[in-house]
Amino acid sequence: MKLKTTLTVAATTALALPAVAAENWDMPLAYSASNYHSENAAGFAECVTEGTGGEISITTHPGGSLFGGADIKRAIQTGQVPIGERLLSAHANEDAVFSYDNVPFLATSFEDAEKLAEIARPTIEKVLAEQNLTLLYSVPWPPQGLYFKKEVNSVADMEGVKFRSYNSTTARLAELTGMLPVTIEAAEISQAFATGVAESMISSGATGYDRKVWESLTHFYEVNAWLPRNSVMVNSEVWAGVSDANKEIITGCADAAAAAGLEKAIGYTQFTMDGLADGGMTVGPAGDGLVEELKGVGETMAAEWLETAGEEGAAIIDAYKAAN
Ligand code: PCA
Repeated sequence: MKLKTTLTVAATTALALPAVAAENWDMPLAYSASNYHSENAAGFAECVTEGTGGEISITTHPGGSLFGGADIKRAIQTGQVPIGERLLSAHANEDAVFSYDNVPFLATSFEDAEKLAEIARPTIEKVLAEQNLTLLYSVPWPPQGLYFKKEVNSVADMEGVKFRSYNSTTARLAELTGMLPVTIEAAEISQAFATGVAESMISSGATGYDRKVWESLTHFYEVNAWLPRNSVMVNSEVWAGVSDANKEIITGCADAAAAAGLEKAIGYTQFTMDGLADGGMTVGPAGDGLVEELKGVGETMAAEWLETAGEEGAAIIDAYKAAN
């Protein structure tokens, strides 16, 4: 009787097992679950899980709950997780080319940002490949504007303000405008503003809205300085072990996520700026004088980026300008 039961269980298990052992991929995300990047990644995860018939099932972990933003890239590279999403420009210290999407006033609309990303993609893929990473898709943030807790009409008004930065470009912007940069993850900014650790930042309407910054800040100035991107990357060794059929499914899901994410970003732009205004903030374009001064600062930053990003950086900018 006992033997029979064991055999029956073994036979049932064998029948139920898929041809390939099912894998669960944990996917860390730095931004809150309600943010459109995270929602989009959840859609991508579902697409892969369904498309592969559960052979690869992806579980997203938003809000920095598994790894904080600063640690996600290394976690993927070293195989602590197979896949994850990261603001690649925060790793410009490893290779300046990673911040091609933060060159001030180079690509200031969604359309131009897509063109720039397409031109940069082969270079980014090459640099990532050297780091054991394979790029699946990237999605832009809305145009970057300036947040303050007072009216600001000139760079002089920014002097001494404590500024939350999210990468070296934003820290440099603070330095060049006389502000005091402090790096803080998006997941932590509500608290940083509430406690006065920071009193300003450059970001999208989306991030200010997600973090309800109207509880502490008063002004959002549209500057359209650049549109940085989040990139979803997979560990290259893990990727090499994926069957061709599943690679095709995942790539298809990635392409669909890139398109859906872009649409969400576009739709979220006005929605979140309206949300900031509803929260009580003054929302509108930066004044002409401030814009002029910021353009000057932007020129310095663009020149500095070109110096550090070398020939590869120059090739991206030249190809982008030629295409425009
Ligand atoms: N939000 C992210 C990066 C750019 C953006 O709009 C952040 O503030 O961390």
